[in-house]
Amino acid sequence: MNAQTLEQAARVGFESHFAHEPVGLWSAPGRVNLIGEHTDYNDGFVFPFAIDRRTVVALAERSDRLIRVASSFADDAIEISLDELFPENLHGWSAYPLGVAWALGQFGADLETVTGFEIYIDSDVPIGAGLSSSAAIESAVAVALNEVWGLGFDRRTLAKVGQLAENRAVGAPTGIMDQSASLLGEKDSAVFLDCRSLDSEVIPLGFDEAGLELLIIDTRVSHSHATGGYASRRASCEKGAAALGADSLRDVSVADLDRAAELLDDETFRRVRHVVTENQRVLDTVRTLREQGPTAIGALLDASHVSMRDDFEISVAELDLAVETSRATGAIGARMTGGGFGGAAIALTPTELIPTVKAAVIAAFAAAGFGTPELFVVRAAAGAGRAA
Ligand code: GAF
Repeated sequence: MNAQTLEQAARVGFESHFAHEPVGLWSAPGRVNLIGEHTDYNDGFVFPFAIDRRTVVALAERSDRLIRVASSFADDAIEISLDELFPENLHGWSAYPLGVAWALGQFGADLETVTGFEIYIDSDVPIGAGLSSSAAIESAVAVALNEVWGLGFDRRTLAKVGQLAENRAVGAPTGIMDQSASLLGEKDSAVFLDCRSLDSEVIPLGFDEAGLELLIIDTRVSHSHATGGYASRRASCEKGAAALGADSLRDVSVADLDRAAELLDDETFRRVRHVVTENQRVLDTVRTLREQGPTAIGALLDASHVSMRDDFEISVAELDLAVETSRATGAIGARMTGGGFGGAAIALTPTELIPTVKAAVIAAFAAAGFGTPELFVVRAAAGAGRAA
């Protein structure tokens, strides 16, 4: 959907739910991670970019303490008073926007004095594809409330607000990457983020000049980070860091891996090795991109996938097939992206080979008896902001 159509849909949705006009529209993008997976909560490095799929929030303030939220992806509108805005009262999809309102209070907004509001949310970020539809909602609501409540928080703080909402209101123990990409992204560039210091640098990708596109292969295998595997991987990383006497795996280097192999059980060692080598791959990707351009980063993407498949064990058969098939038919590098256990793979592909790769992946999925994947190209886009 183009930006104007989506904004118009959000405006119409708002007016049909609340019978008056919004005061403004704000939007935020989903993200794709080029490289640096499960490194964010280990104080490490990530290199994601904001994509040209967005979530739009239409908002108007109320004169009382009531909050009403509605959206295009649920029939129900939710009402809650600002006085009852606690994580334990928030459930389902509305925990994302309402969690942000609560989290702003945790960062110093005076929720005793602000007014309630009505919001309507519309989005063309695919849900469950590993493109962070959740961070898109959180970041759009964060920039909207930051403006209408006159809070003056900077984008780094808004990213932390979104993360806290996700951790406490949604219950997913995720890191800071997705909200940072959604808030700090810029057109045709990726965000190189140090998740310890939160220093970031926007780096041009140069895909157009190199004749490359980033193809998303959404396996449509659904995943959730509020349950199971994500939390257990995080726990293994913490266990590994503690056993090595480190505050976090950021403090463990590739040179320490021999000692780690002696001290740790095999599974914990492989989890640690993924994170430590992935941090190095992010640094290598940024350097290679700068020095040689994007045609030279393919091998690093491939190595990242192997590490997630074999050491971190977060890939699934559909993601492996997407990666193998795209590489065999023209992609110069491919890897699963996001938290894993489903979601999407990315394939960095010469523009003229996109139709070939798409057809090959669809055929391979059919031959394997897997559900039909969704394939589409994404471009690096601007981060969250006021839309109208
Ligand atoms: C999910 C999380 F939300 C991120 O914080 C990050 O950990 C990612 O999985 C894995 O790199 O998207």
